[in-house]
Amino acid sequence: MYIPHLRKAYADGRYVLPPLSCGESALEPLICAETLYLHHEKHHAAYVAGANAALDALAMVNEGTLSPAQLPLITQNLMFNLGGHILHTLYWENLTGGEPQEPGEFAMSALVENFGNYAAFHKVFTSLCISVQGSGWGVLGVDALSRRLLVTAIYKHQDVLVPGFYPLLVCDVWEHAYYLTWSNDRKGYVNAFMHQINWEVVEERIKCFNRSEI
Ligand code: MN3
Repeated sequence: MYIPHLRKAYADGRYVLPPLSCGESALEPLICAETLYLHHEKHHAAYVAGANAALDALAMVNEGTLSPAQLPLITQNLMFNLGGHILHTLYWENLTGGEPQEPGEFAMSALVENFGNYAAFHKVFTSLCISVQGSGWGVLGVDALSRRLLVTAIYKHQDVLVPGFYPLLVCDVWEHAYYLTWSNDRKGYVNAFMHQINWEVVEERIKCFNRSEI
């Protein structure tokens, strides 16, 4: 079970920053060009660099050139930066600048099965995104144990995650994601996000967890 869109985020033993598949103005009005540039080229790139630096530090511990006493800090850095890398890779891919899309038949039936109807999912997802305290993410994901779709918050890039939970649709609500475009209007940003979801991509992710593939 593997999310295809993450493959280009890792190559030859290193985490890599996938190039954006769109121009810098392509995600307006959700994200202005300056935000897209800074968010991808600076923030996301820093998480990639941080994750690789943590890998290097782990290798030094293995080789005996760095004290094992550093492990708690190194692993904390790895989880934060790797979480940032994965979530941002998913975020760019689950956005589109084209006409608003409706969930496809498969995605819609999964949402109806888990939330009752699309409106209920919309309400739960947007409410959570708007109310995440501080820096974090609103996430639609799947619990690998029950195969249930759940909406939850991830704080920073890695808190609070249960093992086996996999994100399918992610909305970055760190201030750097929207402040240059929306100022303090997170609600406006989240509502605009809902109009720019690439449901084709999200549906592909949901299909990875199709019950027939268990
Ligand atoms: Mn971000």
